[in-house]
Amino acid sequence: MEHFSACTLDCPDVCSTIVEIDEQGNTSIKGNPAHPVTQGYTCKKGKHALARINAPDRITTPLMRDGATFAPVSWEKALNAIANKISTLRSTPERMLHVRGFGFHGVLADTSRYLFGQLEASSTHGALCDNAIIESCILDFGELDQNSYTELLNADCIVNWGRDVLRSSIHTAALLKDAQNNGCQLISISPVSPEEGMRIHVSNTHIQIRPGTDRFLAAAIIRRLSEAGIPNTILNRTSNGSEFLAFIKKLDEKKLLDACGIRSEELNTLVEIYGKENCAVSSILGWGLQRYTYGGENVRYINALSMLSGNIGKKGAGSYGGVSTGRNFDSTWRSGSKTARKLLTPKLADEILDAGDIEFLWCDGTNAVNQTPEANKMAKAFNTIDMVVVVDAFMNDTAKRADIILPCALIYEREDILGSYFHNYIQHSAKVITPRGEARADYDIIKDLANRLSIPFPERDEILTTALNTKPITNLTKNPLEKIRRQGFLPTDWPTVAFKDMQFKHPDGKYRFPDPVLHDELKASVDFPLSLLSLINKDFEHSQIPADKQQEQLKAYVYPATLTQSNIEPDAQAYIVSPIGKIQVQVVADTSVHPEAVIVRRGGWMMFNRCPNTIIEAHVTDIGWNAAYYSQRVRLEPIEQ
Ligand SMILES: Nc1nc2c(c(=O)[nH]1)N[C@H]1C(S)=C(S)[C@@H](COP(=O)(O)OP(=O)(O)OC[C@H]3O[C@@H](n4cnc5c(=O)[nH]c(N)nc54)[C@H](O)[C@@H]3O)O[C@H]1N2
Ligand SMILES: Nc1nc2c(c(=O)[nH]1)N[C@H]1C(S)=C(S)[C@@H](COP(=O)(O)OP(=O)(O)OC[C@H]3O[C@@H](n4cnc5c(=O)[nH]c(N)nc54)[C@H](O)[C@@H]3O)O[C@H]1N2
Ligand SMILES: [Mo]
Repeated sequence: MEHFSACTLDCPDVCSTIVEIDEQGNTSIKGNPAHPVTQGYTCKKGKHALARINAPDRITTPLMRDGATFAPVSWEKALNAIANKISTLRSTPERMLHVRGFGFHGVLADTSRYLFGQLEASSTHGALCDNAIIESCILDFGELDQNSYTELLNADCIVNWGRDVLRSSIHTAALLKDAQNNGCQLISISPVSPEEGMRIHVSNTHIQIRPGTDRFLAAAIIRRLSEAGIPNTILNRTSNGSEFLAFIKKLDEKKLLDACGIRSEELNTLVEIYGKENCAVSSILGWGLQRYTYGGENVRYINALSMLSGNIGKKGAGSYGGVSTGRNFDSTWRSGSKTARKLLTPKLADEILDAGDIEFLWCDGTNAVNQTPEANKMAKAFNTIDMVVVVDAFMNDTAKRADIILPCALIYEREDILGSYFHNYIQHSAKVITPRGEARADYDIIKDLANRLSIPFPERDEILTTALNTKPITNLTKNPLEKIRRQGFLPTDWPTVAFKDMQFKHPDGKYRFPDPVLHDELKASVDFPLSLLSLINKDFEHSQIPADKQQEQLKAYVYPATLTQSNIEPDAQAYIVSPIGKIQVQVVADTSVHPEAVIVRRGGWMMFNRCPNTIIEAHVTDIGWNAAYYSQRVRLEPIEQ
C-alpha cells in the first residue's frame, strides 16, 4: 500500500514522499514522482527517517530523572508534574522559558508556541540558522521574496555564492545541472574549491574566497560596473542609490581584492558576467556566507550587485535568498500569544545564566545544548534550571540534561502541513505509521498539557483549515485540506518573477542599499590565525546522527601547507584550539580547503567528543541576531604521540 506524505526536516527541498508498506509490514520511502521539485527521489537524510523510527535506542516512554539516570513513568505522572510546576509559575511567567528549534517543520509543530504564548512565558529571539539573510533581504527589498526556482532554468549565468547544493539541497543541485546542460554558465564562490575530496559545487568556474569576505568582492564588482555607468532606470528605483555609489566609487580596488583574497582575473570574469547586456544572472545566496560577524553585510552587498547590474525584477535573474516557509499559511489561530521577555538565541547560555531566575524550561525540536554556541556553558545553564522538559526521541546532549523527557512521535507517525524556503509548493506530511511505544505527536502532548492547565485549545482540523485559508492557496484550490490530504501537495499562487516593475515593499516602493560602510572582518591574531568552518553533513540533518555513526573521531580538513606551518603531519592527532577550549581531531590534508580555514562537519555530540560548539564562542551577526559560527578563530596544535 502506498501513502503520500512529506519530509518535515529543516531543508529547502521539503520533499513530497511516498511511503510504501508491503503485506509483510516492510516500509520504504521514495520521492513522489508527481511533485515538480521532488521528481521521484529524496536524499539520504530523508530516507534515514525509517532508521530513526525503528532505532533500538529510541526513547518510547516518558522518562523522569532519578539521580544520575532516568526511570520510565506514565504520561499521567509526567504531565501532572509539569502542569503542577507551571501552575506555581503562572503569576511569574517570565520564569518559564520555551526554546523551540526546527527539528521538525509544520503548522501543528507551532502548537507549543501557542501554548507557551498563552502562558506568556519567556521565549527566544534571533536564530541559529538563516536570520541574517532573512533580515538583510527585508532591509533591501522590503520583504523576503525571490523568483520561482523554475526561473533558474532561464538564467544565462548562475553565480552560486557559497551554497553547498550537493549536500544541502540535492534538488537545487539537479536544477543547476539542468541549467548547465541548457548552456547556462555556472560559477561558484566559496572558501572550499570543488577540485578535491570536498567536492561541493556543480560549476564551470570556481572562485576561492577568504572566509567571510564576500562583501568586498561584491563591492569590487559594483565599483567596476559603476565606472561604466548605472542606468537611471535602475537608480530611480532606489532610495539611496547616489549616496551608495558615491561611497563605492571612492573604494580602492586593490584593497578590496586583498581583503577577499581574489585575483584581478577572477574579478574580470565576474565583472564581465554581471556587466554583460542582455545577460540574465541569478545569484544564489548561501547560508554559509551569512554565518559571520558581518554576514548581513555580505548578503546586502550581493543583493546590491544584483540590483545595480539590472538583475532584479527580471526573468532568469534575481537574488535567491529564500522565502518564508510560513508565507502560505494563516497563523491567526495562534494570535493573542504574548511573551514575558525574549532571550537571545545565539547567546542563550549567557542569557539563561544572567537572567538567573528561569525555573522551568520546555525544549522541543532542538538539540539546543549541542547546537548553540558555547555548548559547555549551555550544559551548565541547563543545570541551573529547576525543571527542564525535553520533547525528543533520542538521548542526545540536550535530553541528557532534562528532568523529564517526553517521547515525541516522529515523521510519518504524525500529521502536519508545511511549506518550503526554496519552492512554492505546500506539502502534507501524513501519518502513515502508528507512533512507536508510548510516543505521541507534539500536538497531542501540548493539547493534553493545555487541558490540565484549563487553557482552551483549538482542534487539529480547525488549525489546519484556518492555516490553509490564504489567497495563494484558495486562489487555486477549493477545499484545500481535503485535497492536500488526498494528493500530498498543492501549488500556490505566486508570480514567477519577484519585484516585477521594480516595486519594493518599502513605504516609498523603492530599493534600499546598505549604509555606505564596509566593515573589516574580525582580525585573525597570531594565536588564533584560522577560521573554523563547521559545515553540514551530507547524510544527516545537523545533530540527528545515530550513535553508531559517531564512534569515529572527528576529522578536520586543512590545507597541506597550513598543516606544515602548524607542525602537524597529515592524518595525525591534533587539537583545534579556540579561546574557550579545545577539541581533539584527526587532521586530513586537503588542497581544496582555503589555507586560512579549518573545516569540520557539524552535528556530532558532546558525549562523543565530536561537537564543534564546545569551542565556538557566541558571536552574533550584524543583522538578524544570528549565530556567527564561522567567525570563530582557532589554531591547530600538534599532540605529541
Ligand atoms: N544533508 C543536509 N542537508 C541540509 C542540512 C543538514 O544538516 N544536512 N541542513 C539544512 C539547513 S537547516 C540549512 S541552514 C542548510 C545549510 O546549507 P549550506 O549553507 O549549504 O551549508 P553550510 O555547510 O552551512 O554552508 C555551506 C557552504 O558555505 C560555504 N562558505 C562558508 N563560508 C563562506 C564564505 O565566507 N563565503 C562563501 N561564498 N561561501 C562560504 C562553504 O564552503 C560551504 O560550501 O542546509 C539544509 N540542508
Ligand atoms: N557549529 C555550528 N552549529 C550550528 C550551525 C553551524 O553552522 N555551526 N548551524 C545551525 C543551523 S543552520 C541550524 S538550523 C541549527 C539546528 O539545530 P537544531 O534545531 O537543534 O537541529 P537538530 O540538531 O536537527 O535537532 C533537532 C531535534 O529535533 C528532534 N525532532 C525531530 N522530530 C521531532 C518531532 O516531531 N518533535 C520533537 N519534539 N522533536 C523532534 C530531533 O530528534 C533532534 O534532536 O543548528 C545550528 N548549529
Ligand atoms: Mo539551518
